[in-house]
Amino acid sequence: MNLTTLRIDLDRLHRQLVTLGGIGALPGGGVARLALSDADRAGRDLVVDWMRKLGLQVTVDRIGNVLGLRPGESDGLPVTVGSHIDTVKAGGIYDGNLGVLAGLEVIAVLNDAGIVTKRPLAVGFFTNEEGSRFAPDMMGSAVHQGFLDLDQALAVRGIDGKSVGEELVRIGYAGEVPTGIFRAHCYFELHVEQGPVLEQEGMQIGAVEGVQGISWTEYRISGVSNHAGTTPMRMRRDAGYLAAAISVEARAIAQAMGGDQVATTGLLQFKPNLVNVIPGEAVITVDLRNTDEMLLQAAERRMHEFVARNAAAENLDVQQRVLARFEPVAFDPVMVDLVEREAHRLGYSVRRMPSGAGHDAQMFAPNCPTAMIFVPSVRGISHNPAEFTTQDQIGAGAQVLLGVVLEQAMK
Ligand code: HGY
Ligand code: MN
Ligand code: MN
Repeated sequence: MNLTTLRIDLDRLHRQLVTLGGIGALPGGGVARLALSDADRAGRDLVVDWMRKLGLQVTVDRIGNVLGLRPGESDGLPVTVGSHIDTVKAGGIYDGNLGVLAGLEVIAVLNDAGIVTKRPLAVGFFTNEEGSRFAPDMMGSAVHQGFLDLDQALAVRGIDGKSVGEELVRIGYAGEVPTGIFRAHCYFELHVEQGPVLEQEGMQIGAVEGVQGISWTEYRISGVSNHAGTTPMRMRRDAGYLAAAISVEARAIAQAMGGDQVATTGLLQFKPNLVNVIPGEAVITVDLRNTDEMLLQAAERRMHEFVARNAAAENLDVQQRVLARFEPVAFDPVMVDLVEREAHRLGYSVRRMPSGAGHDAQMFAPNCPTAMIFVPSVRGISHNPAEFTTQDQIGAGAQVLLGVVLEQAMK
């Protein structure tokens, strides 16, 4: 059979995306499926059921990563496709979910055609890619590929005080399979771009060359709660002021550095958070990213020096904690070429690009040839219920995925 004539079933794939998107669905659209929440459990159960119906051998490892295995004619390391099904608190139905379900669609096409690949295939989803509830992000895939200690990850307490280990047991996904030992022949991940580039340039496919560096820091600031009216300015130990100054400085650093530098203060909490009380405590996070490791370190230094200098001036105590730190990762040029070549062969417009977001693929890249396929995000929106990618764009990405998987699995 001429394998290049195989086509994904876009209706089937889109139906599954919408069905999975209904788990944890938000009233006005979008989805809330935080890692290890009840919604995450329900999503996991649904995808595991789909894996089993495709005849995959499903395994769950000790940090809840789920892999569906399809034997090939030979043994050996599987061609692996994956992503995640956990979402941010108010996210879209495509981030992560598309990559997992497109992987299952590849399996369904091969099943329908009665094709057994030479190499085994594996399709999976990894625990807590988002890192919104439990830091760091890409937690499950980092443990899976041996870059994060399992016990350290299980002990992490989330923004609600629960631990990863407790929550895995609670939702029934504390698996038995040891972690850190699985190796893939190669790894592919289809993902929405989550940025504006492909749409602005009218491109259908992104051949992703790598992932930029990520630095997440939490600053816990302690001062003295006091009366907003009676406390002279010279006597204040205002934790809220420094937190707000950090947010402004993060933006100033990104603007001063320019280039690829980005900065975000996504979480900000005051205590007691009342109109007439000077905040005695504040917590703020700073997310810094850059494609260049040296520049990312320079941005971190500027941020930490600003905090130390102003904490001293304001007579505040600051506890600083690293929530996540990943250096930039480059994908295998041979695999990036393969993605670009397959997109061209199929007649899609394609451009090479870095990823601004973190992905599970970056945890596979040091261990096996790895590449990602991007499809456009309408208006560049993501981590937002308005996240949207058209069916044609989904179809193009999934078709490229089918092609690159077959190219690797049939040789
Ligand atoms: O934060 C990220 O880049 C990813 O969405 N976890
Ligand atoms: Mn993602
Ligand atoms: Mn995400």
